[in-house]
Amino acid sequence: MSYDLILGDRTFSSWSLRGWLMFEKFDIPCRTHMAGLYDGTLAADLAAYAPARLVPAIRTPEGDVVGETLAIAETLAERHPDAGLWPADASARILARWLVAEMHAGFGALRTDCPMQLLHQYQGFAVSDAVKADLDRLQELWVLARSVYGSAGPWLFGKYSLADVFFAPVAARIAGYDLPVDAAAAQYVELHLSDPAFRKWRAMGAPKTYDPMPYAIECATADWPGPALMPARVVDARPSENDACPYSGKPVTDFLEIEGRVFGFCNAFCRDKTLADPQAWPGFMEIYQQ
Ligand SMILES: N[C@@H](CCC(=O)N[C@@H](CS)C(=O)NCC(=O)O)C(=O)O
Repeated sequence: MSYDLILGDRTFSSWSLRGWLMFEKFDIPCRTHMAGLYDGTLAADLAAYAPARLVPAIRTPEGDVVGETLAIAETLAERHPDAGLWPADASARILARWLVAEMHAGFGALRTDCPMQLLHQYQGFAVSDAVKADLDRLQELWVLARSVYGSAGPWLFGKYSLADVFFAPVAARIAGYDLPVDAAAAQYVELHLSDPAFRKWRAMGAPKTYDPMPYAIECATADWPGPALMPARVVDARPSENDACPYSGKPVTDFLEIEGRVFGFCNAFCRDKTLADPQAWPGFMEIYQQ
C-alpha cells in the first residue's frame, strides 16, 4: 500500500507542485492522480477524497485523507521521521517552520499578480510596489536562513527541506516573470530550475494544452530560463535503439529522435515528457548514454 496524491495541474498549480515535491524529494512512494482543475471536474474528481476541496490532497496507506499543504507536510514529517523533511537542528527547524508558515499564509501580492506558470518567461512585466515588497521580504528570509543555517549545502537550510518545497513555486514565479532579485536570490532560483525533480515536474506538464490558457497576460514571452534543453523531435519511424520503454519496460510504440538517434516509449506521455526535457529522466539518459 502506498499514498495516493491528488494533483491539479503541473504547469499552473503551485500548490500541486509543493505536494508532489514532498514525496519526490524525500523518496516517499505515492500513486499520483490528476483532478480536473481547469476542466470543470475538480469537485467530482475530489468526491472520493471528502472533505478535500482543493488540490493537492493525499490519502495515507491507512485511508486517512489530508488536505492543505501545511497539514500534508506535517503528516509526512511525522510519519517519516528519518526522511529529513524538516532540518535536523532544532533552531533551524523553528525558522524553517516559520518560513513555511509565512509562505503558506502570505506573499499575497506576488501570488495574485504573478500566478505560477512554467511555460515561458514574460518580458517587460510591470512589477507593482506590493510585489517588490514581497520580493524584499523573501530575500530577507532567504538570506537569514542561508547565512545562519545554510553552510552544509546550497539550499535554504543546507540540505533540501520543506522550506525549499514551499519556495519552489516562488522561484518559478521569479523566473517566469523575470522579477528583479539580487544575485544570491537569483542563484537560489537557478538552483530550483536546475533541480532534477523540478525539471521532471515541468517536463511532465509540457505535453498538456489549454483552451483557454489559464492566467494569460498581455506580455511578450521568451523561452523558459532553465537549463538548456537537448533538442528532440517526435518521429513515427522505427526501428528504435531500445525495444523496451525506459520507464515501464513495456514494448515501445511511440518514438522521438535526438541527433539522428531514435528512441521508443510505451505511450505518448512517456515520449512527450522525455521530449520536453530528456536530461530530466535518468532512466532515459541511461539508454541514451549507452
Ligand atoms: N491552502 C491550500 C491551497 C490549495 C489551492 O489553492 N489549490 C488550488 C490549486 S493551485 C485549488 O485547488 N484551486 C481550486 C479552487 O480554488 O477551486 C494548500 O495549502 O493546499
